[in-house]
Amino acid sequence: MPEAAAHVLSGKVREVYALDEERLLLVASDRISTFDVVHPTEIPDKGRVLTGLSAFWFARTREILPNHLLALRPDGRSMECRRLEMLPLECIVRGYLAGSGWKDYLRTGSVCGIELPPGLRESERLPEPLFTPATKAQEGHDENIDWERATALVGAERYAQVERASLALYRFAAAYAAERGIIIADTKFEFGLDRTGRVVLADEALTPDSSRFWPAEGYAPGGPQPSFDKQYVRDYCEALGWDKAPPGPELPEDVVAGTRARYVEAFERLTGILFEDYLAHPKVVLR
Ligand code: Q0Z
Repeated sequence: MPEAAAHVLSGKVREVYALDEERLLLVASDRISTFDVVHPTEIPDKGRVLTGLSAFWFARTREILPNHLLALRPDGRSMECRRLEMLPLECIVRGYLAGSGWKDYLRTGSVCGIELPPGLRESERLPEPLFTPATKAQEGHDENIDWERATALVGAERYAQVERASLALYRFAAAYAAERGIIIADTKFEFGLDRTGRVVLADEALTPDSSRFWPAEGYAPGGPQPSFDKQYVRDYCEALGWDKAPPGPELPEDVVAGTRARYVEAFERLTGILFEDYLAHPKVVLR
């Protein structure tokens, strides 16, 4: 465990510790959630896959935007990060119409005040990736917001800056993933300001927990797509008839093994690095 570091924050599946005034430790557990509920059963190495992928993307996007990563710990699941002043905006980019974007489109023909052409189908690729910010909800779900509400939170100049950065990061990662058979349908970025006021990419980035990853093989707009990583868990939960209220159900061995294999497959396809090499030497993702 983190040597005498003070615990400062808990997410559903991650923890934040304070190392000192300037640095935080982000630790990704092996917990998994579906339908916003954490299961009592863990997926071995899931936290290492997510941390390895974040670190991989941080290393490869440094020239697009600086990021908060200072060091990857030998445990493969912990990142030492620069402590930033976080912007109160979830910076979501959508390349495909899914989740709340699809719901908003069905209801209003728009997403975050951006009008879309009529007749789009669920999971369809958008003409251009959209920057669709949301509020950071303390409880419950983030709320998609329009330009007016977003600029009221961060100002028009910051908004333009994070919009530009988010779209550049998404375009880079989506093109990279597409060559490796993975569709990044959408993704959420978080940004902070360093002490000089520079915008820095923070939190996790371009992981299956902060994005929708779909297998490119079998992609078929007109309905929901299977999740690259969580589909076995979702299918098991649907077959159980669980009402999706907490607590989540325990997961059987075959679902755990199949899900672990999918996380490892996403890692290996995207990074081109064997997961066992990452476990032996986490810093291989930074080269
Ligand atoms: C990230 C979060 C998590 C729960 C705060 N570099 C940074 N500086 C200041 N604050 C943060 C960061 Cl990354 C920060 N979160 C999101 C992460 C568990 C919540 F691992 N909250």
